[in-house]
Amino acid sequence: MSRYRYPPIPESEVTPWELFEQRRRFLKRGAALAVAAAAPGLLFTPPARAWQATLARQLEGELPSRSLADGEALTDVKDATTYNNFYEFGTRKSDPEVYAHRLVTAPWSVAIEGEVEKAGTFALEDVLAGQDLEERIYRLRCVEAWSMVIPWIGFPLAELLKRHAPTSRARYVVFESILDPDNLRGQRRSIIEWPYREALRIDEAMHPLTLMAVGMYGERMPNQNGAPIRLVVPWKYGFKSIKSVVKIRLVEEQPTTSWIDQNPEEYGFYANVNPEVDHPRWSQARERRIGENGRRETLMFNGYADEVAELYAGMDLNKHF
Ligand SMILES: Nc1nc2c(c(=O)[nH]1)N[C@H]1C(S)=C(S)[C@@H](COP(=O)(O)O)O[C@H]1N2
Ligand SMILES: [Mo]
Repeated sequence: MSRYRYPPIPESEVTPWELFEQRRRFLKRGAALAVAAAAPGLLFTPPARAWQATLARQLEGELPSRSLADGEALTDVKDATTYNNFYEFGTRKSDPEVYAHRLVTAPWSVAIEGEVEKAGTFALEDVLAGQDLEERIYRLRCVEAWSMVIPWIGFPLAELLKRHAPTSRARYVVFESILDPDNLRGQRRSIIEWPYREALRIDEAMHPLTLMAVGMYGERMPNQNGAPIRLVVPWKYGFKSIKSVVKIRLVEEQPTTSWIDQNPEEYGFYANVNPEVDHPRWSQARERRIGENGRRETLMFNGYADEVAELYAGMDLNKHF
């Protein structure tokens, strides 16, 4: 499989981070003996690039990998990075790849607030520190009835939340994406109410399948896929998997979300993939797997029913869509 490459960087703009990345790729190609012929640039990491150095270290070597897509072929990395929904850059599938270089990802911090004992705003390097990254291959099913199979790199959201000690009143988790209309051209239009907001029930957030992803296809997260850190909830429609997260707030009452505010008839709080509950304007029984001809049957909970169905025991999924 050919690997996605970031666009070449002019020599004049090569920073310690890029040198670090180049070295990492080199090491990965099997030259592990090149024992840190430590490029001098690496000895000094400017604060703005601190998380990138942390992540580069975490990505070195082989990460544990788990396939949770029944051996279905990975989506071509080219498709996964050029056919995107990231309305902050516009509503065409091609917009994110064209404009996402404007996303400013360094420095980056995440506010963790509300019903937690350890609230605050944390530099991304501190969020990443001590997390064991792993690769997880998941199906991603968009509410628009297309799907992909993506090898994410990340760590369970539960590991992050536990560190901040949710109180007994924490029943839901709200996430917010970056707000930066100067750089995010889509935010100069009222496509939805910005910033993009999503939410989970606390047991969904703590479920071991729920990931905070910082990379895909063996590399750090491309901007168009939600750099530097995003949510991935594989049994829910893709719009729940919020990109470029800057805030996580634990709350007591069920919150609203950007999509519910936009159109409560069409979008519910749960958004579980469900072939039996149609979108008001189209069927959800089948899906188009990007890169394939024809259509596949959509699976209940996107194929993760054994793991997650019990979260919804006794709920009417026609009502709680
Ligand atoms: N902030 C933000 N997050 C977002 C979106 C968005 O427009 N903005 N789109 C969602 C939708 S509809 C989908 S299908 C997935 C797509 O993720 P991908 O582009 O990495 O495949 O991201 C989700 N996360
Ligand atoms: Mo989507």
